[in-house]
Amino acid sequence: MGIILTKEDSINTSQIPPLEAMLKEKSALEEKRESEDKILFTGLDNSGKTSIIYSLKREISQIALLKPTRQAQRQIFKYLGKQISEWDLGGQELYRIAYLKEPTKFFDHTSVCIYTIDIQDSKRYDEALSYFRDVIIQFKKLQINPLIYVFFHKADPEYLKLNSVHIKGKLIDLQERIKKIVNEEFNVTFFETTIYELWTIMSSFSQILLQLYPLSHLLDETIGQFSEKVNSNASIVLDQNSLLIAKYFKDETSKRIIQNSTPYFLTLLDSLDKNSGESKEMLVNRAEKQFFIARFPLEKTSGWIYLIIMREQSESPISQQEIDAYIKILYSIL
Ligand SMILES: Nc1nc2c(ncn2[C@@H]2O[C@H](COP(=O)(O)OP(=O)(O)O)[C@@H](O)[C@H]2O)c(=O)[nH]1
Ligand SMILES: [Mg+2]
Repeated sequence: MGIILTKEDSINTSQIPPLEAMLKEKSALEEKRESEDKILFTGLDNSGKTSIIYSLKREISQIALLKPTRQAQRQIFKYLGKQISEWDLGGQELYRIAYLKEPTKFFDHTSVCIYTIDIQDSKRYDEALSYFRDVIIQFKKLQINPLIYVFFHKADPEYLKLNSVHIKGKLIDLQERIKKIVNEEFNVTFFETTIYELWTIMSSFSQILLQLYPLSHLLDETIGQFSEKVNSNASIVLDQNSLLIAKYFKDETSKRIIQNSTPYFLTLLDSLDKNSGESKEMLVNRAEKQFFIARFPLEKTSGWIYLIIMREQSESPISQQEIDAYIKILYSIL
């Protein structure tokens, strides 16, 4: 997935395409998905939902100012126009009262359902599948067709290592039973996640977002939110062939300035560190503007990405933590 990069290490500034040319049309899929608005985390109590949401929220809040959602009974947060909420299953009494009585309240407008299963708790597998079946029945009743993602959660590295003989078979068995329940009427995808390896959660979530939004939209939204968070006037991400990956401009003037200065900065950064394989950064102050230029390795392709952020000089420099958080999210999308 992502952008194809070559091994070439130099920037040919004449190849930078006009920024407008990179704007892509909204896809029909996106229009459809925008009319639905919920990402619902559900599954048995203790399966790890709150922990997953908490880690997502913490990562995302470093690049975006999250708006609290108001309408939902159980408010979690809103990201990219989606309300992300949690609903516990399990405990027959409570479940019957609160939930089966008013399915629409919890399930309507669900575009994504993430069903978490604690894979370490095999005693509750049957219960987990039984509630999963109930959830699917509710979706059918409501005549909605959300994308279903099953998180085989608590797939801790240590646990997988100690149980390598049995766990593979158990997960395959679970997959088969789940597929039988959805009976090809829903699109279901499986992920193994653990809070002990945060990237398992971040990359699963990014893949889910990529089903909801085209890549270009996701990248632009993400850099837009990051730019607003750090008070940037303009920000761009390029690959090593100067292909524009993501962009944000506060106004036309900012766009023109960053567009005109980018080739210069890239050449400067590369000529200073031609043969170094590490990340590089520089801060340039010029004409009341503050430019942060950085180069990061893109591991999957052994290529580079460049990040350029333009802000007012009066702003205090961006913290390393904020940069790292954005780069991490970028990595998980690309
Ligand atoms: N081993 C392990 N424990 C986890 C993981 N995620 C959550 N937990 C623990 O599982 C318990 C229940 O988590 P919680 O998020 O409250 O589950 P919820 O009831 O589904 O919201 C807590 O003690 C968490 O610390 C994980 O990936 N691995
Ligand atoms: Mg919870």
